[in-house]
Amino acid sequence: MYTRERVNPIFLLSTISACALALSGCLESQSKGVNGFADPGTPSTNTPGSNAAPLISGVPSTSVSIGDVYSFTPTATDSDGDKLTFSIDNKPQWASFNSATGELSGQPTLGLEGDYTGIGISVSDGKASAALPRFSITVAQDTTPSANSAPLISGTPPGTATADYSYAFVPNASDPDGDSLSFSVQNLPAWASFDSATGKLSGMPRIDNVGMFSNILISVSDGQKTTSLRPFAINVQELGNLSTTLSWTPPTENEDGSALTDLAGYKIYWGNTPGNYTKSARIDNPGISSYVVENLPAGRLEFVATSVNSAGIESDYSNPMTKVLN
Ligand SMILES: [Ca+2]
Ligand SMILES: [Ca+2]
Repeated sequence: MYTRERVNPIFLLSTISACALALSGCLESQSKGVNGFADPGTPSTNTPGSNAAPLISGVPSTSVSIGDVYSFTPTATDSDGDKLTFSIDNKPQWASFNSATGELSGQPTLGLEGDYTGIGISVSDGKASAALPRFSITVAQDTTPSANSAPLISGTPPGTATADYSYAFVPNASDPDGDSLSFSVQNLPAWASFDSATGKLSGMPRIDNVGMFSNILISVSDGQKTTSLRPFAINVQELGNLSTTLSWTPPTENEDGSALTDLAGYKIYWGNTPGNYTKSARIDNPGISSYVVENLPAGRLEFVATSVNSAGIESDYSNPMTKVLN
């Protein structure tokens, strides 16, 4: 209050001088409230043949509890039928604003308790504007246990796995109250493991695991309420049904730089986890420079190759090559 009294005379002086310098703009600037918002209920003067200012009304709710949804949409009209756009001042950080409809909405999460003041919503027809009285929203702590919102979980687990290739699925989960979450699973396949902190189900089925693993149920709990994904199944197949062609330039030197005179063939290694090659194929023909790898699953695969000499000595891996099959 003390600071404001010291500042007031300076503000007044600058207003007077601005009016003196720009007389035509003086009336307009006086018809507006602070921060450029028009005073409520005083649309700008309408002379015959000129634009009529839009009208805005509505009474926003002034409180919301953590985890609950807040929504307010003002009513606005324009007697000329002009297209209207809305703007907001001092928008709460937890809310979003729709400039086409004027809707202010959001769901404050834990830690955002407090008073959000001076919220101004105005509407403009491009020439004139009108504003609601500024208002505040109090975000209250959520103290009633019955008001706890259940956690949310979503995601689409892949329905197929292939023997000797890794499988992984992580659900998306959140809690409107910001509660910490833990995950559980029912009917976990024998070849998979489950992370109760993240909900990740992962593993590598082997040929012995070929078959259908059904009714897998992943759930998330906030300690009070539990939400589950729809039960799903993973069909472990023996082989994939895709193929890809690899090609290369046959090597002419040994790793020490000497001439390679006894090349006997190649080996190709691959898998769907980078650096972890769970499958391989041997090519006993040094004259070949391309090869079709068959029975591959969909997804991202990494391949490397080696060359083999007549003594059975194998080179280091080539640089990896990544392919995405679908
Ligand atoms: Ca208008
Ligand atoms: Ca909750």
